[in-house]
Amino acid sequence: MKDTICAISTPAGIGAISVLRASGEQAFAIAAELFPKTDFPRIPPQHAQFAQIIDHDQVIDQVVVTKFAAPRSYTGEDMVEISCHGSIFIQRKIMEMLVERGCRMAQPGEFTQRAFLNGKLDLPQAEAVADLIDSQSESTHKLAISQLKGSFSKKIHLLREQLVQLSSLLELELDFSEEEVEFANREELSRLLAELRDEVEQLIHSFKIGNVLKTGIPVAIVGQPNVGKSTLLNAILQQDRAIVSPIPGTTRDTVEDTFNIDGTLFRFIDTAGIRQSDDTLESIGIERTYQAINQAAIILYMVDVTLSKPEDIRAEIARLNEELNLSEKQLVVIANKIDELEALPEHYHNWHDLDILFISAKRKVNLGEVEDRLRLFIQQHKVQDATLLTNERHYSMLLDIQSAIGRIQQGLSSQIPTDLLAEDVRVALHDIGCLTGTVTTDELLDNIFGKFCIGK
Ligand SMILES: Nc1nc2c(ncn2[C@@H]2O[C@H](COP(=O)(O)OP(=O)(O)OP(=O)(O)O)[C@@H](O)[C@H]2O)c(=O)[nH]1
Ligand SMILES: [Mg+2]
Repeated sequence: MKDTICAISTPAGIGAISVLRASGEQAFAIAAELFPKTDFPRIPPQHAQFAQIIDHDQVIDQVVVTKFAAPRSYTGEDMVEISCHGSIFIQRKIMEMLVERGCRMAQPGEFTQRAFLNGKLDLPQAEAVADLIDSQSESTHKLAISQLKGSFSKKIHLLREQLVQLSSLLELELDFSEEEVEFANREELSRLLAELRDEVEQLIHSFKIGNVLKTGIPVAIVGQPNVGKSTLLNAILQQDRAIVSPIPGTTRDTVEDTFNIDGTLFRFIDTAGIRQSDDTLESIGIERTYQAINQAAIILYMVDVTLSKPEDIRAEIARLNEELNLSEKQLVVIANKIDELEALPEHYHNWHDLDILFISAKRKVNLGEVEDRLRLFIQQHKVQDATLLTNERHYSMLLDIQSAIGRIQQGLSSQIPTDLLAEDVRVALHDIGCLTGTVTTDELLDNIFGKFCIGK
């Protein structure tokens, strides 16, 4: 018999209301003891009732207790949820009473782990619960919700089931190996593998964007010293995050912070101005600028409109293009300090192809245009509605699955013996099973659920 677990599910500390949960076979019996004046067994399942918690004739609190009968509960077991007043004393007292009557304090994520073990969620869905609790912006929240609905694992699971069938036919062939029969249709197998591989590769590809959404789409602000990069960072973040000074070479180390635009998190990275420098520290800083450019999805390349000639800008962009693979990144050229000019220098009018944004970071002129570019990026990359992968574990499992499928495909095309083919299929099935949770080990489960909050 599984023991009955309990935990405080709301954050530690004082609040208006706290929620405590108990789950397991004894949950109803134990709860009944907490409410001697309530006919607990007669509360209908999936109903809430106002009740008094009483310990040795002393009223501890007036609470709302909700009864969830198995299997219609979060964990799939009998569950009781108590919404009590949020005093620390009351929370502790009720926990003590639960433990004295036979509950065990839950481990982090143990409720969700039970939900998984009882088949209420598959593993990626359970992991999505942790992501949902962690989500800090609208877009990460959307991702977690779509994963919670089982968006990607359902499809993979279906494909796995078809592969299981073919695999059993292969195994059957092994039993009849003397007779050289083919039960498993090789064409069907390769069609299935192609479909599976397609699905897997799409997900692998989506990890780049999915992961970036979670940590913030990286935007590097780069350019020569003193053009106003740090001023722009501060203006976007609306706080004095980086030091600004008229001395060229002020920013040495990269400075970064996140900012939410229309529900999507961006991570802005202010960098050291790029120039030839004999100063060791500055050179290290410039090295980091290049690292930031490499990481970035968007590069805001900034120039000082009062100083730079368009031919220099063009040369500089060409150089960046050569050194870095800019084709994969969005480049936005920003000419700063327009407040110092009465009118734009004549030559800028001939540079439409560079698509320059003219701003004043210091006077906060045209900053909206910079944000519009970032919004455009979100639209162009359709980061809103695609199924995106955000979880490291899923990503690394998918890479394993990809190579396992590759091996089977290779084996098929070089017509390797059935026993070797069957072995490769077994490996692929195992890997897919680890992804969806059909195959699990204690270590894997501990790893996943250990990262949860207590009470979830
Ligand atoms: N007039 C004017 N001055 C600006 C503008 N933006 C920045 N500055 C000034 O330009 C100088 C340099 O600004 P920073 O933001 O420190 O420039 P930076 O590009 O970060 O410089 P480094 O860190 O040295 O590479 C400061 O004196 C700012 O006040 C602007 O839009 N207009
Ligand atoms: Mg700076």
